[in-house]
Amino acid sequence: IDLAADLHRAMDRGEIDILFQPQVHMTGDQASDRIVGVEALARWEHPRHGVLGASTLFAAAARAGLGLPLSEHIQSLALRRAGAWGGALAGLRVAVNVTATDLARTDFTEHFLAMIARAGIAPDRVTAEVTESGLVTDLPLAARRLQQLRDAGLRVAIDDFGTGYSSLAYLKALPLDYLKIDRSITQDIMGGPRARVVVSGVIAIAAGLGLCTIAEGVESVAERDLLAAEGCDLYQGFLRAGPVDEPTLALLVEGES
Ligand code: G
Ligand code: G
Ligand code: NA
Ligand code: MN
Repeated sequence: IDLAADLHRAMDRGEIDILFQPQVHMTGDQASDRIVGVEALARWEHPRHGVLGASTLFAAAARAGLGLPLSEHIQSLALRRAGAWGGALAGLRVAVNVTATDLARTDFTEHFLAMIARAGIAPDRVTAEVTESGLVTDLPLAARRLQQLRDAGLRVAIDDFGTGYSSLAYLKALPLDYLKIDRSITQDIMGGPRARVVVSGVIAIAAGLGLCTIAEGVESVAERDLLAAEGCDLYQGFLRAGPVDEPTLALLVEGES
């Protein structure tokens, strides 16, 4: 099947949908943990192939040379949705994924900030999640651009930490606010002392650099408790919720108070 051929039409016809996965602030005990933000995650509701996840979507986009327009389409959609939130959702932060390719375009900063302005969302509610899955070839340039976003009020996260190309080099070079511990690391932590040493080491490095930590893929109370004990600040994962639509998100947040 050639998904790439369908992709232009998909963007035009609104087949690309955004789901939001809660990001939960950890407190002394699970009962008082609170949703403080969300990560926007794309889905493609393909008329014949059903719902396709972001990896399939971006693989198809790359084959079609549509990586940039797709990324922009998703960011813009997510930011406009979040910009319109009221009630229980009004104060939530929204994190959008930014790829190495996005960062490399010459007009990245102006373009991204203009998108935020058009979306009508306050820049200080927005986080740019820079994924490690693409290689940043010019780190000093990426650093300047990310700092421009921070100067405009945004926060910056390094995504999937522990799996990418050059995690420690990124940490040294990039101006960051959050470090996201990859799901593969989180899912090891109940497995024994060695994995736990890795997690506590990552959290210590983040703390030393003044970064907030977000653990991805938290599925059990035991994992949540261990991460909280190690000093992790936030988590994402099925323990609280997977990626959900906006009505479901509102119910989750309202259910907390
Ligand atoms: O949701 P799913 O399991 O399909 O996500 C697979 C991967 O795709 C994840 O690593 C996620 O961070 C990434 N991803 C999800 N949405 C986006 C997006 O809008 N842009 C980019 N670049 N990556 C995304
Ligand atoms: O690579 P990234 O971590 O950005 O992937 C996001 C994807 O991970 C989403 O598609 C989401 O469905 C999935 N995901 C989110 N939370 C969990 C979790 O707790 N466990 C597992 N296995 N997958 C999760
Ligand atoms: Na992400
Ligand atoms: Mn991730």
